[in-house]
Amino acid sequence: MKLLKILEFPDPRLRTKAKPVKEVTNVHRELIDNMIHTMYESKGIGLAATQVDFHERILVIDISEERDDPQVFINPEVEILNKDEKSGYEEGCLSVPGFYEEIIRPEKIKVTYLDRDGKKQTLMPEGLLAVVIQHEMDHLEGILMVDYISNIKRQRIKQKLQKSAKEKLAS
Ligand code: GNR
Ligand code: NI
Repeated sequence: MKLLKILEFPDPRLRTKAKPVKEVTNVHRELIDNMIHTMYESKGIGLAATQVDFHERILVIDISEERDDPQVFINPEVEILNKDEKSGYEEGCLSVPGFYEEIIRPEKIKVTYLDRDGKKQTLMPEGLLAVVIQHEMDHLEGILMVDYISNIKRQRIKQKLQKSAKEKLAS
């Protein structure tokens, strides 16, 4: 298994819109295994292919306490069931390390996707799973958590991350 490099804001590659997976192949399944491994190593609860610089529509998520229940979503489509029912959650992102912001999103969604065998599945997630699916779907569109906060806050986060990236290069 390979540990993949996670792109960090403001890397422009995070703004790429991912293309649908045409057919689920062994190449995809190998990437998925490496994404799950990378998610666990990074202590994340989700990871989108965009974050590892692969621009097809693939997500991996594990919200279990035991970290033994990886879920794979290929070509996910989200339907908002009630656009008036929203709730806030303190979100973090492996591509925006060290920053946490409350993001308000719809609570009730329905997700249709392909599993790792290419089989069509439907899910009506609740709570954290619904939050993470929407967070990961945003990555596939090139949208980041920081796009929901004020410009001034986003600029400040950008400066701090650029500074620490520079220090990391120099060290
Ligand atoms: O690890 C993660 N935690 C998290 C917490 C609240 C809402 C969303 C997330 S996803 C994040 C991993 C990540 O960056 N996925 O894109
Ligand atoms: Ni993220």
